[in-house]
Amino acid sequence: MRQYILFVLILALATAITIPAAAQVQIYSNDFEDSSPIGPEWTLLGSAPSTDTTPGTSQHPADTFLGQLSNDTLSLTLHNLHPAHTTVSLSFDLYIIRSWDGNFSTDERGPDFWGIDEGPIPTDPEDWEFVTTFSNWNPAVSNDPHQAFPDAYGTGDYLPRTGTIENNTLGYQWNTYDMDAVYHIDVIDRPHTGADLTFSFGAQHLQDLADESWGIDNVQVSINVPEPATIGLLVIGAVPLILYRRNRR
Ligand SMILES: [Ca+2]
Ligand SMILES: [Ca+2]
Ligand SMILES: [Ca+2]
Repeated sequence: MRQYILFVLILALATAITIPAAAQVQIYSNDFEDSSPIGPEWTLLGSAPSTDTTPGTSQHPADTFLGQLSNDTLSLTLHNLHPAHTTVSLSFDLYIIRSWDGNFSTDERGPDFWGIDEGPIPTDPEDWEFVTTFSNWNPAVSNDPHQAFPDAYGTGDYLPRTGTIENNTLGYQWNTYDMDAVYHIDVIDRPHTGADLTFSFGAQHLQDLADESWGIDNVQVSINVPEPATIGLLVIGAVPLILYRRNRR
């Protein structure tokens, strides 16, 4: 009788925790420092991607990143994704350097578009899956240009630098102003099942590289893998059943 109760208890426990589970498995990371150079997974339309190192400040010492980029389209392509997965997540730091003008549209200085797309990026930013703008001006100055981020261009109208994790820490200057910003971007749990994956990043309508540029750093990609928890726990649940039957003999 005791064994029977034990069996029922363990079976009940096994049943209770056979809820489908999933695990995040990191499949790629790159901080572009010496030990992790740009690999063939990175492509830049029109030229080879390269790294640059920030001038650095006491808050954020010199840091190597993929950039500086201008009106470029950059792609990250990963092959042979395994094990089988249901979603993919991407995170990275976006460096916005010098005099970005956000939604400003009075003359050719803006808007300054930045976007992301799964797959190759279309030429026209209006066709990008997500397109926004950034303004590196002073949020305390009332008529400095606003930005669309963290929303999409066309709907977002926020103070300059909304959503930054760092301001003027990279060490870049425009004119006599310290002018850079860091954003941490998370793309969480996008449905994805195939073996190949491409994310593209791009900017359009920026002024010269010395005026406005961007780069990315600390890239991480992970996939969400369903765990065979049910099978494992049913095996655990079967053990006391076998013991119980043996004991009855
Ligand atoms: Ca770095
Ligand atoms: Ca500008
Ligand atoms: Ca501009």
